[in-house]
Formats: sequence, C-alpha cells, structure tokens
Amino acid sequence: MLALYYYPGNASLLPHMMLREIGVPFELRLVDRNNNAQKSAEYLKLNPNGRIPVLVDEDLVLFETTAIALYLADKFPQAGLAPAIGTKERAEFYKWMVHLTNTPQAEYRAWFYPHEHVSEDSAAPAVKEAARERLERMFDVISEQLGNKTWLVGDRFSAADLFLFMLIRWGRGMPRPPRAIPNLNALAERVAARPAVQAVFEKEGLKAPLF
Ligand SMILES: N[C@@H](CCC(=O)N[C@@H](CS)C(=O)NCC(=O)O)C(=O)O
Repeated sequence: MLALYYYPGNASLLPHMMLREIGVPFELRLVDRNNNAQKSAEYLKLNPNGRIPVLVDEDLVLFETTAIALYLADKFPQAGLAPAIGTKERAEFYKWMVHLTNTPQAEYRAWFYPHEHVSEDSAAPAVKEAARERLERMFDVISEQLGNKTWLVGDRFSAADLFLFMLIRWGRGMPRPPRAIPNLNALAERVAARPAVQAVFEKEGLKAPLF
C-alpha cells in the first residue's frame, strides 16, 4: 500500500489532497516535527535532506513534493489530475508544477526559515522582508496569468490547482496574504470546497482560516 509521510499543513498537503482526490487506499505516517523526527536517523534513510514529505510505494521511496505529485498523476491517470501526455495542456501543467515548486515554494523557505540564509541571526529579519517582497511579486504574476479563468491549466481542474491552493494557504499570515488578490481567493475557495480537500482538512486537523 502507498504510504505518505506527512505533517499537518506541510508540503505533504499536496500529495495528501491528490491521494484523496484519486480515492486510492493509502497509509498516513506522521513525522513528528515537534520532536524533530524529520531529522531522525530513521527518517533520513527515507529522505537524506530531512524534509517532509516522502511517498513510499513498495520499493520506491520518493522525496520532493513535485516528483511525488507528478508520479501520482501518472500512476492514476483515471483521476484526471494532469492533462494527457503530449498535449499543449500537459506542457502548461509542467510549466506550472515546476514554477510553483522552484519559485514561490522555494521562496517560502526564506520566509519561514530566514535563519538558514544568514550567518548572523540579526540579518534574518531583512531576509524575511526581502522574501515577503519577492513572494508578493510572484503572486501578482500568478494572478495575472490566471486572469478570470477557473483553473490554472486549460479549463480543467488539475494537481496544479491543489499546489497553488497550498501556496496560497501558506501565505495566510503574511501582511498582504495571497487571498487579498480576488482571483487567487476565488480559486482557493473553489479548491477548499472540494469534498476530497475537506476530508484532508479534517484528517490533518486544519482549522480556519484555511487560507
Ligand atoms: N523541496 C522540498 C521541500 C520540502 C520542505 O521544505 N518541507 C518542509 C515542510 S513544508 C520541512 O520538511 N521542514 C522541516 C525542516 O526543514 O526541518 C519538497 O518539495 O519536498
């Protein structure tokens, strides 16, 4: 059976939402961040980077959220979480999955963990502030690209919308949260209303404000 190593609200949220959308049986394994379990010898055997999530599928042990998401979309094509291979929509889907992971997701690392980017702790607030400015610009661009469309890729819901939802959610404590941008707020509302996503909120114990 598939197993997902997770912590509530962490990057594991994307594969968790996908697994519930797919409707396949899977096991959830909590990585207890309160005890730094993501840095334990046992967990480092799964992901030597000590980060969440990891997906295990028999002898496959996969780290990197986006690799997990692409794998799940391919393994369960009937769930329709990615457009068909070889289509222009599939290319757009790749663009968004890669952009979301290497641009806003990576920038959030600087917002949430600014101390990782400095040698003097006193410089951390300036790093956080610069990350805030860059994140705001990134969400402005995503908003412009989304325009008045319902979903990010073509006219169909996909894993890219779940990914964007997770990133909008992570910014809920920012001075100008992504939900302050009307079309991003509307997309987040559409995603949050999905029964599979509601089931994930309940399972992970995520409470309002959800984004
Ligand atoms: N590029 C990685 C980043 C994962 C990541 O940064 N996960 C965070 C939680 S959202 C984490 O494990 N933080 C705990 C730590 O770094 O010790 C991925 O997408 O899987």
